[in-house]
Amino acid sequence: MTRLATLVALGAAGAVLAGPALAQQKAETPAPAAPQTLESPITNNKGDTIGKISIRDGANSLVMRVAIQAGGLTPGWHGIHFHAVGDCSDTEKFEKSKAHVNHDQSKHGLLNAEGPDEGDLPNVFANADGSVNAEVSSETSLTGEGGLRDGDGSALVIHANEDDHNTQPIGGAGARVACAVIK
Ligand SMILES: [Cu+2]
Ligand SMILES: [Zn+2]
Repeated sequence: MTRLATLVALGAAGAVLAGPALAQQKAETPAPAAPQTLESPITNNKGDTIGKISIRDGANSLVMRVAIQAGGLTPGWHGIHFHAVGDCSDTEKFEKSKAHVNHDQSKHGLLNAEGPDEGDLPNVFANADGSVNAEVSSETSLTGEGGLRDGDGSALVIHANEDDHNTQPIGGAGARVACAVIK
């Protein structure tokens, strides 16, 4: 074999080796799916924006941050829930957001033996200045069957009082004081 022929043969062998090695590496580390983050403004009963929600959707649960500026809420605990319709346009009462997301007639309440419904979430705490920085999780998904981004969307509703996580239909959380559309 001439020297040139040897080099060509080595080159070919190298290419054959590199092919499967690259393919294997690709299979082991697929490009990560772009994390889906949904952001939406939170509106109060006057129609003013007081903060925002940011939701990241995972394979088995979602994680939501609730950020509200000073003066946004009354200090103390507030019940928050996913309501069934993504409509916060009736700012005085937010009744267009309807009841809690609930596809299987579960009882309301994270601590209820026959609950929770799919809209139930832990309470958030507003500081003395009315601001909130909270992160909560839910097994309700953002997309897919029964997800929050269904045909009519959903809403995050914040209530005047805390949710006791047990009594029907909303844990005694009282009036709807803020709302964010999830679509
Ligand atoms: Cu609610
Ligand atoms: Zn509920």
